[in-house]
Amino acid sequence: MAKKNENKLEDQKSNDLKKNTVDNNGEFLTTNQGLRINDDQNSLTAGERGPTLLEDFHLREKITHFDHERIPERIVHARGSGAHGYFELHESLSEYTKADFLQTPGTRTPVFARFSTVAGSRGSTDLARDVRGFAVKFYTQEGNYDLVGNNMPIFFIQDAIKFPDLIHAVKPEPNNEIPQAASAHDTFWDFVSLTPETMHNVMWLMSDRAIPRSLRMMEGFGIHTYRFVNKEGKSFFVRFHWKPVLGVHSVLWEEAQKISGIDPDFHRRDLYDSIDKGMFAEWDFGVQIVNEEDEHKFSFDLLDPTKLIPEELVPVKIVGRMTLNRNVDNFFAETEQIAFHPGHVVPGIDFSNDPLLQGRLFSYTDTQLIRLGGPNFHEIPINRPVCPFHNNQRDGYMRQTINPGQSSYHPNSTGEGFPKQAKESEGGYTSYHERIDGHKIRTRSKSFMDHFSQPAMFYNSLNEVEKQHVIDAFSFELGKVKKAEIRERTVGLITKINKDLAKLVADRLGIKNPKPDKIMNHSYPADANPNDYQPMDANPDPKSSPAVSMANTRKDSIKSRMIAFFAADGVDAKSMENMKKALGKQQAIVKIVAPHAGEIKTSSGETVKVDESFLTADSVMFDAIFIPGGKKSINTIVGIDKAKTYVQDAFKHFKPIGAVDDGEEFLQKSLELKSKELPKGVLLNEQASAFIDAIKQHRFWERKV
Ligand code: HDD
Repeated sequence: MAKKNENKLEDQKSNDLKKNTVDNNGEFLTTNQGLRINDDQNSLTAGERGPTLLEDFHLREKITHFDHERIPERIVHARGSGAHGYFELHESLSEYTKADFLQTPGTRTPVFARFSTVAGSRGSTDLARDVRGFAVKFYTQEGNYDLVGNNMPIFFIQDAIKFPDLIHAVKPEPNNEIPQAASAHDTFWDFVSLTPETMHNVMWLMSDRAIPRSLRMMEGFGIHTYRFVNKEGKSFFVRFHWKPVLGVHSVLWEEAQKISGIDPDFHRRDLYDSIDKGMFAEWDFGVQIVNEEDEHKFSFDLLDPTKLIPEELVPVKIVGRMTLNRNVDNFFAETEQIAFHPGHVVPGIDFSNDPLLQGRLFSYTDTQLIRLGGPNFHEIPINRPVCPFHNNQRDGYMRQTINPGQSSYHPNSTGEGFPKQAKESEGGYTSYHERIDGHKIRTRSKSFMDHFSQPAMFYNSLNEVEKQHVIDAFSFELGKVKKAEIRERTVGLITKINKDLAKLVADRLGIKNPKPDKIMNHSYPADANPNDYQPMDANPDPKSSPAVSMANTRKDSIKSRMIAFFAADGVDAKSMENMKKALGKQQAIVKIVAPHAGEIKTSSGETVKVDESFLTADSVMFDAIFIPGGKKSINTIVGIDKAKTYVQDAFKHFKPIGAVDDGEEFLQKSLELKSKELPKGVLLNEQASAFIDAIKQHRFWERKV
């Protein structure tokens, strides 16, 4: 069986990692030199109560290694969670690209994906309002290909030279290192208010996209326009998409805040647990392809990373699927040490002149040199390609490879000319022969000056609930800003996107008459005429793009959704088991929440294991609540205040709530339902199928709360 696996492409990386996997099971404790340790409890001392001796090599080695355990965290995207899996191509892209892994349907390529928040430190909460990183390393037969994207299709800035400014502004303020993992503070909004190009990404950041329900329920985007190049040398522009099979879903801001306290590892745990249970995380992979000759047919510039290509103009062609099916064995060795780089490409994939992308191509290797301690980070197991690699790069800290022979240069005769260059026909990478003709200048193209049309399109595309959440988010974030002029300037910018939105936010902030700042773009060169840098008025084309609204996502699965069952001694075994079975068939996860940990007894005397007590869990951890019957059980639960607030919160957060038989009494007492007509998504004595359909909806936004 193991032999068969070794031949499968998709297992190549995991087999490679096995070479470095050391299992301690059944082994003696030794030093790093292999010497068996006799006493790991006591230092070597001079006498029972005497000083510790310098001679104690075991103590010295153990403490020294411990002292050096930490490496610098990533300057951005420090907090992340990752998993292994594979990418399977379903439809050939050979018409557009010669990339080997995109040629033959059915080809499986091993991948490692890492998801992250941007601003917070390694130990910060998963549920911060933030962009999420979505980075995938494809271990292809032609070398590693990294698609290093985010869960939003656009970025804050147009030129990489502004990246340090953006990140300094959003990170904790330098004088007091406050706040952690939050954009709701003066420096971030100061930068935004002076840099109108940020507004499109800011709109997405204020939407529910910034607080996903699960890493498995968010989209991924390559953002930049890249190039495909086919075998004939013809090039196409391409944007990359990941679409989650479970749909795109979020939590509410109030939930996000609570989860951050109750379980800051919420997303990490969700990814780990679901893969552990065999419910693999899946995304469809899609491309938007634009012919070279159509480069200028859009109302925005394809090279501008603050713009998306509306899916209604260029549909996303789904060509494959990524399945993450294996958790890491060691978080540090794999998730922490993985090194991504948008410049890791394979033949058939090339860059556009997007100035943000071009700057990124420098930054990523540079950062790994400091983060991973030297130039040999490509030899770390998780970073090694599955295909062989040979070159004349040598030495450096922690070199692992032993290159025999006299020759470490090219051309050489001492090594018979090897390693030799590969012709294009042998898989040698050649850059696309794009014609470039221009002056050496520092300027921003006029075609990059439309900063408000797409934010306006985004807002127009949201439904009323989504819009309300954007208003609430702006009000919260700007409400945290201390300097009035920053708040006013930002609201001024919002007026350029949508006057109603600006007015609603202004009202919440006590701003009387929101006006755009006279000179709105403050990021222009010293010698420039500021007028040349003024943004254009919004003129969205198209007016709206239904594809950006999460309300239009697919809602056809409850796989891996967490359902709380409220139960105490005497719970009706039949109604509990029936629902549990029906949900289990759909691969939802049922958790028994009871007044105490341990076990409870059902009405028919069976013992049921309790998963959580009302003390250890909270409504925000679950997607839906179900209350089975059983008089005795209900009598107990009715007396527990936390159980009542649990249901009230679920109700307020628009979640499905189901009850049968005596469960109705508890629901009535908790929710004080007055009218005969039940609120949307509250189900009494309904079939399991109705409850399942309700969970598929995710939330009942139309419910009056
Ligand atoms: Fe970046 C990490 C995504 C612009 C410089 N970036 C990093 C990661 C993601 C992104 C997902 C984490 C990778 C991982 O999981 O290890 N970055 C983006 C996207 C961008 C972007 C989608 C714009 C479209 N980044 C960007 C710019 C620069 C950087 C303009 C610098 C000029 N990014 C870095 C970095 C990081 C990084 C400093 C930190 C850790 C690392 O690279 O490995 O080099």
